[in-house]
Amino acid sequence: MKIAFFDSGLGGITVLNEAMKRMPGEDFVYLADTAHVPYGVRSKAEVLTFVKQSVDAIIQEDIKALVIACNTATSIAITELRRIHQIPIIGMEPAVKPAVEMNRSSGKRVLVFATQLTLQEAKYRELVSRIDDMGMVDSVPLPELVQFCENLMLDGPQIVDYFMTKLAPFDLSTFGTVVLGCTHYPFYRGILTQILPNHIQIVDGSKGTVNHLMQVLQDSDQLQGTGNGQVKWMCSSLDDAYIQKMAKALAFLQAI
Ligand code: DGN
Repeated sequence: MKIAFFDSGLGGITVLNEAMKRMPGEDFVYLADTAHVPYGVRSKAEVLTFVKQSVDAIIQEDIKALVIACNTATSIAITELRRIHQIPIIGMEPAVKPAVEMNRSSGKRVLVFATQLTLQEAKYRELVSRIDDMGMVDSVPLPELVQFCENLMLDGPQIVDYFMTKLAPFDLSTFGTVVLGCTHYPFYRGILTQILPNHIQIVDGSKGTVNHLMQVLQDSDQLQGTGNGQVKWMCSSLDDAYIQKMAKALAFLQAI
């Protein structure tokens, strides 16, 4: 049986890549909802419908767990998906908790990058109000970055200028950590490391999600590893060129 990953587009490949490194003996299936990407600028009702349709499709595969490798889809649909389906469903959460803990003693601030939809959802607001008792967390949506990523524009001057503009309002000397709260954003970890001052650490949710996935599989005695790291690529718009794009995006991550 395979482990399934789902995202609106290429973003979830950053989480798939982490899972492949940690579980080389598993096989995977990855579905991108290419007919509807990007999600971050859509209405909540639209995203819920698209995610439910996509999960109905991927559940037809022989799978033992499903990772909703999209922060936006997780915030909106995970409760409903768990109500409908019996298999284990693991979601994403912006890594605000470890980021706040890392900075508690120094008093430095935390800057969260995510989609507009993730940042405005109750799930995110509740997470921050539960954890950020000292008012250390700021956030900024980066909607265009998903589009850049979908076009495989993963570096270059235009991307650097984009980050410079978005970061201009912040005094970066006061920040200790940047949280990548959208699964598309870790494609830009390398470029961000060059742009941000050295003292700023960059964290994302993929390690935490894969830890959780492995624990769930282990608890149900399904972490047996009888595969060999194969990935079956699927997309909702049945687009062969996009299948190649997904493989390219994985190769980019494997090379860094
Ligand atoms: N990758 C998705 C996330 O983690 O929120 C969002 C991408 C999108 O469709 N906007």
